[in-house]
Formats: sequence, structure tokens, C-alpha cells
Amino acid sequence: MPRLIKVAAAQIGAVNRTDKREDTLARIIELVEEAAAQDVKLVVLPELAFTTFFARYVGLDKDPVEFDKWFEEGDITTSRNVAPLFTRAKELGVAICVGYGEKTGDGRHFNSCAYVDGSGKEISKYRKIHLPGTIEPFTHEGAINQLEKRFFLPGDLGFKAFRAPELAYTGGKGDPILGMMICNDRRWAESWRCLGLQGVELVMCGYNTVNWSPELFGHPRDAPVATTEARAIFQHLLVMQAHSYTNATFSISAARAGYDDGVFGMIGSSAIVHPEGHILAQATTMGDELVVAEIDLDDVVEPKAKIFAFEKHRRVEHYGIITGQAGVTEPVKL
Ligand code: CDT
Repeated sequence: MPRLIKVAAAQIGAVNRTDKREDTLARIIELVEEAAAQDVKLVVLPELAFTTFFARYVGLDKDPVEFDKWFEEGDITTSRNVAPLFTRAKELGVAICVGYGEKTGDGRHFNSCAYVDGSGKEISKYRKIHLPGTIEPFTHEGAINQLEKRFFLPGDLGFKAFRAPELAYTGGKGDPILGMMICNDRRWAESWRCLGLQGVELVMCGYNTVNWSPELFGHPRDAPVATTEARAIFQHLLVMQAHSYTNATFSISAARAGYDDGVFGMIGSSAIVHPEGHILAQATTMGDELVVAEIDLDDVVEPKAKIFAFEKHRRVEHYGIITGQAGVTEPVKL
């Protein structure tokens, strides 16, 4: 008996710094309604989905009261700014994975995401571990800043897979095993392997990826945007496809795309990837777009039992270097 389920990535186009929260939320709810009309049971939304990607704005943290307005505090499903999404998703019986700025009761800020099931219950939360960018802003003309290391703490919840019994037929292989990561995490094999070692069957990842960033991507300053954007999309799909394959898992990635404030270019290409590594569905626009696929979670069974049967083939006695050091230690020069 297959474990069939219809899933979607809800890509969100440009969101400006001055856009009203309720307008952005209305766009998100519209996509969830469109998903429900197509019998989709799970919708994955972008990183920091409810606002623009505010980690780019220098000085935003100068006034703590103003800064906190970008964050949600307490139970995400009842947080005033965003609760209507969860109310509507519950009415429609759609599970949601969504990224948001989280402020904890003791005043810490994280770049987080939550999985809320179709009955409106938060089942799991993840706090982004690999924060890209810099603590101090670049000050030169035209620099695009990435201040996540300044605005957020590194996540403290690890990479925890979890069960989602309501999502698909539970006979045979059992209840679906899901995992979450956020944007930059997807570039690190370590994130995926931590979930892979818990038998993950579907990885959900929202992202905000710029299409041009000589400071952080390392391409020439005068490179045409068309070239750097194509490269950023290639690298996004490369990691989603390769890591889905090497961990025998489906994945869904959802972008914030388009030009925020008419200036900050973000890639699209939200995608649903099969455990064999091929793309099942991919966004074709740079705006609000639902990317839908029907998947059979049992497609993970064969690769997990054969080519990626970790228990048979992994050689952990040789992997200590991965957790023993962060940076590179080169062999001694001859
Ligand atoms: N949001 C986020 O994590 N973005 C990073 C940008 C890398 S630095 C240009 C990403 O990995 O896509």
C-alpha cells in the first residue's frame, strides 16, 4: 500500500520593508486556500515568511522595541500577527511548515520555523543553526548586507526529525518522518545527515537567497546579475537534489523570490525533489506561486534499504574529524 500525499511549496514573491503585515498574510492564506482546493495536505512556506528578509537592514536593531516588531513571541499559532493563517489552515485541514522571527520569553531572538499539523497543533519547532553573513555590516557603496549573525542566535534545538501521523497512510512503513532546516542549512551536508540518521523521509526548507552578493558568494563585483542569479539557482538545486539523494529523502524548498523594495533580488526556483535526486516540480515564476506534487513516501524505502543503508555501509570510526573541528587543518606543507 503506497503512502501517497499531495504536498506543495508556497513561493512568495517580493515583500517590501513597508508592506503591511496583514497584506503579506493575506497572500500566504490565498496560497494555502489554493493548495487545499487541489487536495494538498502539506504546504511549506519560506524562511521569515511573514515579513521581508529584514536581516539585511543595517541599524534595525538600534531600537529594541522597534526591532521586536519583526518577531513573534509565544505560541506561533496564536501570535496576533499571524494567527489567521493557522485558523484558516486548520479549517482546511492543511499542515503548515513556516519560517518566522522568534523572540523567546527570556528575550532571545532566533530565525525559526514551525510545523503545525492539519488540526492546528504545533508538532515541532526548529531554530536555524547555520547563520550566514556577518556581525558587523559592510559599509561600502552597494553592499548587500546579511546580518543574521547579528540579529539571531544560532539555533539550540538541533536537527530533530519527528513523526506526522496525520499526513499519509500509516500501515507498512509507518507514520511519515519529517525534518526541517532553514535556508543556509541546506548547503551543509551535516544538517542533512543528522536528519538522515533519524530516517527522515521528507525535508522541508524555506529560504531567502540573494541573486547577487560578491561579498558572500565570492563572484566578481562586475558580474552580470543574470550570471550570478543562474549560479545561485544552480547551487540551490544542486544541494537540494544531491542531499535528498544521499539521504534517501524527499525534499520541499520554498523561496521568497523577486525584488524586495525593488532593489534586493532573491532567487525563486522553489522545488520538490525525489529521493532519487530528480526534480518533481519547480517554480516557473518569480512571484507568488504554488508548486505541487503528489509523492509516495514509500519511494524512500528501497534506497534506504540498499545504496544508502547507513547501518551497513557507514564507517563512523573515520568520521570524527567532522565533529572534532569546525575549520580546515591542511596537511603539513612539504
Ligand atoms: N537566508 C540565508 O540563509 N541566505 C543564505 C545566503 C548566503 S550569503 C549570500 C543562503 O545560503 O542562501
